[in-house]
Amino acid sequence: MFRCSQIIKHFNHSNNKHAILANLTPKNYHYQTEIYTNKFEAFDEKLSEKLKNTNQSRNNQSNLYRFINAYRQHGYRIAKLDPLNQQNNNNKLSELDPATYGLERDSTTYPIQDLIHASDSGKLTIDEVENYLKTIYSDKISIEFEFITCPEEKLWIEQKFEEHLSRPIETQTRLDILDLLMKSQAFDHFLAEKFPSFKRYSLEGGESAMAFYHSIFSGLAKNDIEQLIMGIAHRGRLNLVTCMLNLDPVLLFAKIKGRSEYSADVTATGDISHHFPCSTDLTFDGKKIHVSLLQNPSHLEAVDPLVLGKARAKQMSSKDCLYSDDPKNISKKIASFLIHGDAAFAGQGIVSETFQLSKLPSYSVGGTIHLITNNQLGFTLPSNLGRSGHFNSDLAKGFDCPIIHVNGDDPELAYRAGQFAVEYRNKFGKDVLVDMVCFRKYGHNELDDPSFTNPLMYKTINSRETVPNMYKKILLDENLADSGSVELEVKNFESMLAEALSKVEKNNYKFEPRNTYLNGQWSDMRLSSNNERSTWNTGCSLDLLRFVGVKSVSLPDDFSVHPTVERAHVHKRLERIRDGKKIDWSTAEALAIGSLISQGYNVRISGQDVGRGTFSHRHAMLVDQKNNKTFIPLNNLDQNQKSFFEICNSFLSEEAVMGFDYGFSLDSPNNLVIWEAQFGDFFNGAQIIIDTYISSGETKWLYQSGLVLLLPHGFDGAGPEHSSCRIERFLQMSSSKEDKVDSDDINYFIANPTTPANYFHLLRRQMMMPFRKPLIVASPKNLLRLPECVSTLEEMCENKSFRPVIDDEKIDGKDSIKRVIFVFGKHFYALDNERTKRGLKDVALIRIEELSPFPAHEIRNVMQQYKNAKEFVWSQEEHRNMGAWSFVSPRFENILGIKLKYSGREAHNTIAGIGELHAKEAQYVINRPFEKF
Ligand SMILES: Cc1ncc(C[n+]2csc(CCOP(=O)(O)OP(=O)(O)O)c2C)c(N)n1
Ligand SMILES: [Mg+2]
Repeated sequence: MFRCSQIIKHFNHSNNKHAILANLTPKNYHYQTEIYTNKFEAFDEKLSEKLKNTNQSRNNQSNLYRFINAYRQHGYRIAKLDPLNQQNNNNKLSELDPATYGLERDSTTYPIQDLIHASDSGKLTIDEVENYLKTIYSDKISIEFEFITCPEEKLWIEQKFEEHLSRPIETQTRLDILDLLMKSQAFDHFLAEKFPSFKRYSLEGGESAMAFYHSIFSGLAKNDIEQLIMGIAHRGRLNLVTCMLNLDPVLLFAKIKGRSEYSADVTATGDISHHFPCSTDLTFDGKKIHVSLLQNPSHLEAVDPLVLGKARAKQMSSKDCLYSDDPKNISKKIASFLIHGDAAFAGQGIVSETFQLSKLPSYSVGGTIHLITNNQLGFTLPSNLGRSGHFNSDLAKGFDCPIIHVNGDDPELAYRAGQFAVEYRNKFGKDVLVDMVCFRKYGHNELDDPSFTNPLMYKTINSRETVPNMYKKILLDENLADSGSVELEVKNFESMLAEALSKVEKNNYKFEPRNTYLNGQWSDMRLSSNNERSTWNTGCSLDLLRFVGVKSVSLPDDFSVHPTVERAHVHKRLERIRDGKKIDWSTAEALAIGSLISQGYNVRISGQDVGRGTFSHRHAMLVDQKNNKTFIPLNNLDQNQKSFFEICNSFLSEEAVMGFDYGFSLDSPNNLVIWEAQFGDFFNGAQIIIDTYISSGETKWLYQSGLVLLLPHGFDGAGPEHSSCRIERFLQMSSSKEDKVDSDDINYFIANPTTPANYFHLLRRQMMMPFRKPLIVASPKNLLRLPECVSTLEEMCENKSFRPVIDDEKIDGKDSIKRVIFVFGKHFYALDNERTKRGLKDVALIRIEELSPFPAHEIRNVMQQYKNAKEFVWSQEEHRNMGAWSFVSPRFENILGIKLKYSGREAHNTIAGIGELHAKEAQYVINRPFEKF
């Protein structure tokens, strides 16, 4: 094996001017099995001890225990959860009949110590035991947890749940809950009166959610959680942000009246008010918590994985949770919270994908709290027709996640459910779900008439009292509140809203939107310019390249590397680095990533099998053949390394994983986040994330993301679904102009680099620019090992940049060129070969390496040299209605005055799966551009 010292001078890190940005310990990345221990261990000795005693009591009273356990298992099925009383609950489940367990309803008393967790642990009759169990498990609140596998955890749950219900709620908390409920109601009434045609997706009927939020925010704050990242869809979102998260109602009212949420100098086109991001500091008992509500699109539940991704990025920067030095530290500082609709929870696949992320090493955030605001309808669909299980929450059962059901008519129970959820999440670092059954006072929005479709339900709803008024009555009856002060609070709140509205309505009022973007860790970034196209020096010193290159394949002495990997990967790379030439794709990638890490940026790559690489080319994470342990060479650049390469072999999901990684990328401009598709075709499983966030996020919310999508692309006979990353779809969604020269102000970059060096610069550019843009890369498959597809180290050195256009490097006299062929991607190599075979001297091949923004200047500069060229051909291997043709054709014509001729497959709807047909087409697209038009 080559040794580093034979090849390079040691690169001196202390000379590196770039700040060290993150502060992680390398051990987090070395051995996944060693670090990511996010499982409940019976480390709570008290619990294990308690379980022993409990088992003893259970054995002594086994029939009684079976009866008690039946309530814990089935009690929720007869609980009084529906405020509208529509359920056909069979109150006589045989499982809950004491006779089933051979128990008589007589005056015999039983010792109940350890069996139930009542404060009075004396002896009870069966009727008394039953009453107790009914109150806990079958009244207006219940819990499902019997599917949980860890006995200590189950014991903890039953104990805490039973204790929680007997714990009194402080008077001040009850008054706070009342205040929130009354405000929420007043807010809805205010909007209804002032903006009668505005769809507000009111919380009316589900106001107890406010009590739940209060318990989550205050409970987390009191448990020293510093930040909460959360997501919610439309229902009650405005109530939450205005009544609890300090959103200035002036912004909301100005927005409803059609004003922009941004200042005039910004080109963003904004979003509807129900999608605004919002963040604020809240304080409870002197403890502060920063709450960030993420921006969401209309696509229900799409925000879910983003919340987790952003929370994880924050955990990384604050060494929290799985990034902590203490493996038993289950998220002490950063928490996540998702609020779902009942129909969306049951229906949207991304919910299940998000749950699936919850315990995976590279995606876990140490437990998310979930709430379903279960108003028993999805638009017009009754919830029992929107699911195949018994409850809308059933999905969570498969994830070992306790489910608390609560009747939304009781805000205090909602509050208690929240308290329990916080305690559970803090104890076990696992997801927990609360299903709050409530109702929806109006139609899906307030302009809908719900009685068209659900007349009986709405008869009940229209004849009942509101939840805030019911709760007010309880506190008034208990003399805890007096109606005068409740009225006054509501009046004050309404006056505050009225004042905000009158400001917006004044003729001379100049609405000054808040600057909500590029703050905090983004403050060194700027918006991209709309009148320039910038080029960045993305090269590195030769010393750094060699250092990183060698380190990228340096393994511990006792590491047993697979012989093929050693020969084809390690030795080959060392040779390439030594010679400074024939740098292949994976080496260029390692150099880009390693150099960024050495400059203080963290890099995260996520996707299916990314450690090895789908095509066995990356080997960024190697496995010791003796013991299965993994090793990531780029996390061992230096003993004092502070930034790292997080390699995340994802589960088989595109949508949630891409959403997670996009969320991760939103947190800091100093993390390069890469999502790689197994094959480019599979990105469409994540189409919602691409449409609603990646391609449009900055334009809607001015939130930048430097997320990179690597989408292996290329027609190589692999069939209809392993050939194309459908670059045409990305191009269609690009904001590039058809009749103007593009600037940096583009929604995302789209590139198809053909040289390792260009790929190197492209990746590095993501971090070197003073703004962030998503980057879509049609990445290679067969170029990974194509002998001609290599670069020199020289091409990656300082003062070199990404080349959006690569001029023909093989021709001598440009004057002799008659035909210029433009090509995008790996098809270039096939054409180059063919031209050589044909011995043509009058044809130039020009590579367009990036299409969005369209490199008009660069093409013009190149074309000025081909004075005698008469024919201009666009050659692609894709079908005419695919690939880049319909994107490039008008731009060449309108901006450059070049009328292109088309060469490529004819329009079609799919890609050939028959080998012979593919071969014929492949031959055709190689020959055609050299023939007569
Ligand atoms: C992916 C998606 N499909 C359809 C819609 C249209 N839509 C908006 S709200 C809604 C019903 C949602 O019901 P639920 O999740 O129970 O929330 P609720 O409105 O009842 O609070 C539908 C179908 C949407 N916004 N997103
Ligand atoms: Mg609903």
